[in-house]
Amino acid sequence: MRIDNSLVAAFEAQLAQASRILIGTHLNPDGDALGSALGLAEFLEQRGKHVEVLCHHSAPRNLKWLPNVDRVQQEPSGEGYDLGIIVDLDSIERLGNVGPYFETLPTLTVIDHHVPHQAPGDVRIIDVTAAATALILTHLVQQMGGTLTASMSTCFYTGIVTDTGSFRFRNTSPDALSTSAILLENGADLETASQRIFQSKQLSSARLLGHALETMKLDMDERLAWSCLSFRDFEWAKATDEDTEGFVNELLSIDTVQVAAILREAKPGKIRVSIRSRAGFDVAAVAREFGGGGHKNAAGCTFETDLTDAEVQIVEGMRRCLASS
Ligand SMILES: [Mn+2]
Repeated sequence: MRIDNSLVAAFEAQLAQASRILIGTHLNPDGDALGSALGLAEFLEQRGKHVEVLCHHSAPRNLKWLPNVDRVQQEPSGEGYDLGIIVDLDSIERLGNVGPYFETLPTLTVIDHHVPHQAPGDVRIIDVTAAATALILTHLVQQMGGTLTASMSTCFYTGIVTDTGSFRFRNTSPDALSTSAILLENGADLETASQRIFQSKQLSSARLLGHALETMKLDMDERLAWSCLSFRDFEWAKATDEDTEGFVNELLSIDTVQVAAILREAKPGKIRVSIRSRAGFDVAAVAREFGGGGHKNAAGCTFETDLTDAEVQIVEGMRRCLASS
């Protein structure tokens, strides 16, 4: 992949005019959001710029090890910024509380790989075929003659490994692999990234997952699987809703299962449901029936009722989904 030379030139021209820069990324930041923002910040500092990184939320537990993660702020430290750069962001609303700081800046650059819902940005470096924003940024740094330091390489590698699901998802392109190789050559810390992102489950989470698997229910020739976690289960495991991240994929990883759901009553009276499916089954349609939404193979909805009632409704919806596809 090569970024269009005219886009690189336009970005260079913006940088030439700027000395104080704000970088922003989306709320609930993932590895690509923070890796992209932090790696870019270091590159711009090589160019002698004053740079601050803004995000609505601070880094989640599994990304707190990222180089220079402490520089992520919830508001700017001063005034008089002349350029904003937002990364890995498909809509300006997802900046959350830091959005207003970008609206008043004289110029804005967007660097992203989502299908864009909105069109802000005086310079837009967008490639919807790129596996990660960090992949675009690695090419940008190379084309602009920057130095890929070890910390930048770790940040960008984290973005790529996160967004490709450890190089398992369909977006894992030859470019994602060859660029990752370059980042490793430049000192990316693969081992820490692997350990901290994919192998640092909390004990409370492991306990609750064990319970979810043990009490799992199956139907329709074991093609449908679901599990309910009550408020009492959360108390027993000393777990929070955040600890259930990825549980539903464990159910879907069973070879017969085509549609799976986890129902969580992390707080009494509020049931959050995550639904996942294999290729042919549209679970977003199921979620929409109950006021939720999402993608075809990954969706969710919320019930304000008791757990049993929510279970009856969602299982009925999933049965219909399986039967009609
Ligand atoms: Mn991304």
